[in-house]
Amino acid sequence: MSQRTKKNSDRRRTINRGRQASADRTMVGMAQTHTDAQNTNRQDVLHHHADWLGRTVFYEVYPQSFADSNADGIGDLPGLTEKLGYIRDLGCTGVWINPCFDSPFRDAGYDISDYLRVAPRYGTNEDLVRLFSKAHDLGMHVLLDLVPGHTSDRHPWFRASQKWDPADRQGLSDRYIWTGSAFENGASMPFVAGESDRDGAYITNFFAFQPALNYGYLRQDKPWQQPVDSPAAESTREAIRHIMRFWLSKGCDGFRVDMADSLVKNDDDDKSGTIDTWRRILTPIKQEYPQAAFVSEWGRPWQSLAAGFDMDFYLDWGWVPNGYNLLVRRAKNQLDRTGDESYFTADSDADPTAFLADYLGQYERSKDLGSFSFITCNHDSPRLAPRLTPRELRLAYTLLLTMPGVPYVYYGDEIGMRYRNLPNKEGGYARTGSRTPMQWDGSANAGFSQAPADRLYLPVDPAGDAPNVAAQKDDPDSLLSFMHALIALRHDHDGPSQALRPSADLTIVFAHRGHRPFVYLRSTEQERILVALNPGTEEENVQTALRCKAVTPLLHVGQARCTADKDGYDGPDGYDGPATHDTEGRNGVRIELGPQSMGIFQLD
Ligand SMILES: [Ca+2]
Repeated sequence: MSQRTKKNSDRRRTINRGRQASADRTMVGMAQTHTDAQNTNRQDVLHHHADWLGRTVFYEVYPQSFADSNADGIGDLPGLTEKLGYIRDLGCTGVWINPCFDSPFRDAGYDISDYLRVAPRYGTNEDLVRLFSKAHDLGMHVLLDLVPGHTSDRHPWFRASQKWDPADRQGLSDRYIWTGSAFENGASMPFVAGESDRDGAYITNFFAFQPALNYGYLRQDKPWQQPVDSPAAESTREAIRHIMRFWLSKGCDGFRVDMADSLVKNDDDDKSGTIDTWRRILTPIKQEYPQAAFVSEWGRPWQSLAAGFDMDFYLDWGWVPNGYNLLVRRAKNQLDRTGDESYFTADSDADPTAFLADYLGQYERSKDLGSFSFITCNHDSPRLAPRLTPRELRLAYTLLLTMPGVPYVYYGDEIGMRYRNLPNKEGGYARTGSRTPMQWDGSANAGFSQAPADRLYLPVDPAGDAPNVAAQKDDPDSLLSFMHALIALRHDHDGPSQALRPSADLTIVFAHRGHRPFVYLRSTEQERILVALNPGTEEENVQTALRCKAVTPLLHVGQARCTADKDGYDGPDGYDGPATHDTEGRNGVRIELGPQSMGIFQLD
């Protein structure tokens, strides 16, 4: 090869290298584009919500206490199936059933020994499939309760992982988290030692008999702590996907997920390990079942919704206290009004600004991702009655069912069932008093069961004036009739462009320190609905900057009037917290609220 030819050859190689580099860049570019598309796709899948969710009000059923079909004293699935019509008539088209799977019931079924089998006391898998089918016939959807963080210590997975010889553990050595020896503690996690042949202590999630499943550690300080991307952690995630697919394929419409924030240990404050884990679990499931819905017990919606959940609960956190607690549960004793500082307690003097200071930031951070869901109560919290009166409950329910998000009604709250001071049942402790049998009518056992009273799962409320469905059903002034009207009103306005759909805008119209009323606007471009509340014992007048041509009253409690008033006004208006509001003038809509009143108005 001559010098010249070599030079040309080098140049060609250079050119070719250049072409190759260019081609590589193109390929890299394409690969990146492809990955971006995959990511976008993944995000779309994760943050896609089931079509039916926007028009759903959920009803939580504690299965052992709802309806007993075979007179053994314990509620069951055939009993619930028979009562679906009642739930549908109330306006609730979603049902969340607390765990109904095989269990030793030391934590009321949150200690599962077989995820794929209905506990015999509730019926059979076929009964559950029949329940799905009947619900779908009625236009309803059913969420099961998924407990992914731990199992019962009787679960076959745990039994296998407890064995001394690794060869006997059926490949489940690392399904749970075991320390290096029975004498090595849990390194800041709760643990149990000395219960197994295996030479290790196991990490627990809640009670001692609830060993934590292994989703890995974000930060590993010990040799036995495995990373989130370890094969063992992926094996656990796949086991959970298997459970979800099993029930979704049988007609289940989604899951409420217990302690959803607890999966990854040594997680950071942002829960990045647990969020990553949920994305890995939910992405394929949501791809396969785009009409399934998922709600987390997490309580930090900017995290849980980013992880792929459609909804997160605004839980009762009394130790903070959070906004939900400030609204309805700011009391030292849940049976006694002494010193009750809840906003909805008539004589509390509380204003809505502390609630808003907690709520609005969380709402703003999460509203584009899904629902921050209000609850009337749940199986872990004391019921609001009898501490709150029926009148106070009406006002509280008005807020809970007209704020943004998909709301949840706890069984019996629609008739004002009362929290009771009861001894522990199946690990319920202070929660037991919120789990008593549903009160259907005035017959024996309040119509819950044909069993002798002493065989009931929990005693029926013996009070002579204990509320029941039959007594309230035909009384237009009953709490049940009010709840029926409130949910019907919501459904009249929860269509795709309507103001009470979960994602419609929220604007704070009036909330002031030292002032009892709370007024807010729900709106879309097509519709505006104003909700005005006065939980206090004095008459209140609120002048707002809202403009409208006509006011249509939709529902009220007590005296509530709303007019497009032009008179001058000297009192406070707007909201002195962080929300934005219309500040143009003060001579707009005027609201007059009698003691303990509320009004819902459509503004045109
Ligand atoms: Ca039964």
